[in-house]
Amino acid sequence: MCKVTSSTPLPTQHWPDEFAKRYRAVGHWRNETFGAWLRERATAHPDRLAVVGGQQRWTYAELDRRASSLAAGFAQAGLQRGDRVVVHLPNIPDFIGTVMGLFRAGLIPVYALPAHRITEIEHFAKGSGARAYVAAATHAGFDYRALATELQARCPSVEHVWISGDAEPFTPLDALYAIDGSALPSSVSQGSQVAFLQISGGSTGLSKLIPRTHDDYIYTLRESARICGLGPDTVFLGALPIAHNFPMSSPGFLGTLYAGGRVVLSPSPDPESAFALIEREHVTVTSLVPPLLLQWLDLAPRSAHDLSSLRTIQVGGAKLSAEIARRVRPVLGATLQQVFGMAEGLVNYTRLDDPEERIIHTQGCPISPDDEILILDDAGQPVAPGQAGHLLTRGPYTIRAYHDNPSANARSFTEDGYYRTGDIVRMTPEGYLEVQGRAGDHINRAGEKISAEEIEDHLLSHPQVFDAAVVSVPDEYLGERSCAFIIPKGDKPRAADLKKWIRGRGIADFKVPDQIVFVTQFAATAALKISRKALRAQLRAQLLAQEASAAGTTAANDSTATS
Ligand code: OOB
Repeated sequence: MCKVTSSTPLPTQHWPDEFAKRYRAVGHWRNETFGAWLRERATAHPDRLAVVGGQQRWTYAELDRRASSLAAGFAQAGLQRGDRVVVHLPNIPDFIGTVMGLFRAGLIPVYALPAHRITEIEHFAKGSGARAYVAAATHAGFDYRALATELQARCPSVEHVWISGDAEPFTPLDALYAIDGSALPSSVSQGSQVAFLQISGGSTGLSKLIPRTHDDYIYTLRESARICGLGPDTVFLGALPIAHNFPMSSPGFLGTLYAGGRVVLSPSPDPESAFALIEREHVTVTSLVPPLLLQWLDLAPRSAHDLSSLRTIQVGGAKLSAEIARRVRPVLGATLQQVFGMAEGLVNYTRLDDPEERIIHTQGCPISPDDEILILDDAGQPVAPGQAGHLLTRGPYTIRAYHDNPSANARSFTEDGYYRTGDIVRMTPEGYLEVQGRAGDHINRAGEKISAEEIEDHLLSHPQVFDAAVVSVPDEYLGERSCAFIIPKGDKPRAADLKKWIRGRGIADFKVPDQIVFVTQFAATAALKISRKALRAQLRAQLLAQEASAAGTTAANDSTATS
């Protein structure tokens, strides 16, 4: 059952005074707000196209009007400034209309990915104390109205549901667009207030909520747009789910609108849908994860579509191999830009005019001269220049705390406010970062982050599972895939049944283990001293050795079945 709203604190984000003062003094933070800048753009160029998706083509004036209508509608329904609203929409114009409407009303969107299911949505609703849920009727074969019904049953604090499309039995979002919101102010917020809650990649346990302020996020939009050369002639294609921080703000759809460009939304990231839109809308820039780039590189030479408008292909979310990076310019005729970022803040870009080898081999350098970077060894001491170590960071757009989560805050932040990213990096003499991997136990499956612990917890609640350890395995296509080692209890379940069961727990499909290996014991746990982390490392090493030997017969740890 959900906590009631009143017991869930209003999200805040604070930097110590001396930092905040400096970030303001140097002009990083300008007390701009989302509601206000949208109105400024709509006043400056009302008739310019802002958003294209499906059959819809909205000008800046239209987007601004729709934002005001929704803001008025949300307020009429009884939502109050600071209330949280879970936004669970795919790449459709209503996504942008909704978040701009929420910003205008001073409401706080909580961004869920279309792949999330009831378990994750309930967690976001509970953790944020959400009072409303906005979703599409259906998308990619899934009915979000059924999820909404379940959510309200589990979480009575979610009083309101608005649905884009065929809304029965809920209220259609379209009904709110009919409301006259023209009397509303363009913004009711201050720059230092939290604008929204983003979700973490979830390196341990369930995703954490990330409060980002207008000041800090708009700073990244302004600088990202500049670094990536965006302007009024930019046509950005949202191919990845735009609820994710990368296509949202690096520079993403928000950076594009901030710069006065046009956003084109693709309902699916597959190259067939995207290529048709690139040709029709003369797309100039888009953001991809490495496996998607591979698909694009594969199809482009055989495609009849004209892709010559593309100037920049951004790739991030997971490590891009140099061999693939090298193919971008010859095959797609565009400049590659590597993007290494995190929803908690820090974003690095290779610059468009960097030497080709630097673009191919590094993941870029930070946005801000005030991004502070530490690279530490296991003992917490700075590594020698050029050596790999743990990346810690603080700066004008990296959070100092998660929302309402003291234990995660104690783990993830140092006393002097550095965020422990969990990434292992090295720095080149030019100050660019090369990502070597992760220190923690999460699986980066094609840019989707999966917490080993979260999936183990699901597996452990199965009646025929005695113990479970989930590890990442290198995968040629996905970058990493997930493998669950299971010690069965009583009769061994079938791997396929176990996968079906875990899917039935109402979690995103990408979290279902790709591979299941049954074992009779975890040799190392016999000592009873080994940490889960060491166990996972050991099982992973065994699996890799086993795969390398390619014999597949003498499995370490008497593996009896894999799938
Ligand atoms: C982006 O954000 P998240 O929060 O989903 O994931 C962050 C983590 C990083 O800590 C790192 O482990 C990994 O994703 N990552 C990369 C990477 N970009 C992100 N690992 C290697 N190479 C890269 N280029 O994924 C995100 C947020 C904003 C912009 C771009 C990506």
